[in-house]
Amino acid sequence: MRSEGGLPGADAGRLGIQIVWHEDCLLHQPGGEVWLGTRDAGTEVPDRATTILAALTGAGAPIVRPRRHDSATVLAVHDPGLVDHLATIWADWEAGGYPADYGRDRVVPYVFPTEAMLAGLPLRRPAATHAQVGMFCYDTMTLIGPGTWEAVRAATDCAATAAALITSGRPAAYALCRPPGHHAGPAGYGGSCYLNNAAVAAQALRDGGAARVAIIDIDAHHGNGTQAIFYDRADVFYGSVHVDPGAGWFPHYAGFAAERGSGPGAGANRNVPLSPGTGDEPWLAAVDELCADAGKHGPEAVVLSLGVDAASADPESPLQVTAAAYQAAGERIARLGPVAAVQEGGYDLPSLGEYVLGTLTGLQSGRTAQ
Ligand code: SP5
Ligand code: ZN
Repeated sequence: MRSEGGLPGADAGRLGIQIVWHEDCLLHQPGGEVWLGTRDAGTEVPDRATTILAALTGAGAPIVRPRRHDSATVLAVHDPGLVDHLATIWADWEAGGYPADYGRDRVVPYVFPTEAMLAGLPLRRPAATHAQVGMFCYDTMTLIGPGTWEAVRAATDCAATAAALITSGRPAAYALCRPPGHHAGPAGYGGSCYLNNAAVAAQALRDGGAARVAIIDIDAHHGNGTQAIFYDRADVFYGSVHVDPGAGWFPHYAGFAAERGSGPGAGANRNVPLSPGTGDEPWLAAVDELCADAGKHGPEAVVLSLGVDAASADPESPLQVTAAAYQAAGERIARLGPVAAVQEGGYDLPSLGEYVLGTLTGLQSGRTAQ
């Protein structure tokens, strides 16, 4: 049975949403993360993407390749300095002998030009490659290796392509982006993110003719990068539900309820922080709040920052949300308008596929139920 206005191929039990995927997203091998001075194995691993892909393919979803976009697509939301740094730092690192001569097999910053260091002095570009990294990278957990840039670019291509599918009239599309993006801001990266895939999708939707776009971010962490990119804009609403940074959780410095946007963007930013341990009911109530607020802005298209790390078993977050609740969230978000979903976090490999599939199933049924 295909209901009227439904997705092509939205037969019972089959996922008809197009999955935009490029295998270059596997080339990013961060090799762990430096946390509190020690390098751990890390959880943002290539297997995340292959696990999700297997679950979606198993549900019959069609896989499409992204179209290659030129750098203007990312420069529309990021400073050229950041993009140039990411594109060139690995080659500079190798040329500088850091892997071969010093045993430093990944790019990691060690000094940061915060106000604590500059104390009012102007920011200069430091001579040493290993000092330049801290101008752009704001933490020690977001390592760069030989394949990182190719993966980052492939991920932004996937996001832009999913947006183009929405622009061309599809009710939903999903970009299987890796690395994730919502912690990457206008001129800086961190939190396992390098360029902001969701922001690229939102801007592409605007450029494709949507007068207003709403981004709904259900990753367990606040998307400080996405918030920063659109903070003073009225045309792109950003709403996020996440574990309370005030309770001690990453990104620590952003994601508070008082952050509501500035200038023309005043009122177009909404954060709903939740206590560690929060489960389905209050989490879904927060999603409803975001949807209600986003709806008031009259979005013509929606970007879903789909992190599934609010899952009960996830090692990176203390939220306790089930796959059924993610499915319900998908249904509610689909009622806002056509949705370009973009993969963010989610680190529990055994349950990852079920959560993403559940959410996309919800997006599909929410749309067909209209
Ligand atoms: C995209 C995304 O979900 N980024 C999340 C980045 C948050 N990383 C915080 C890492 C803190 C150190 N991890 C230690 C895990 C111990 N279970
Ligand atoms: Zn997250």
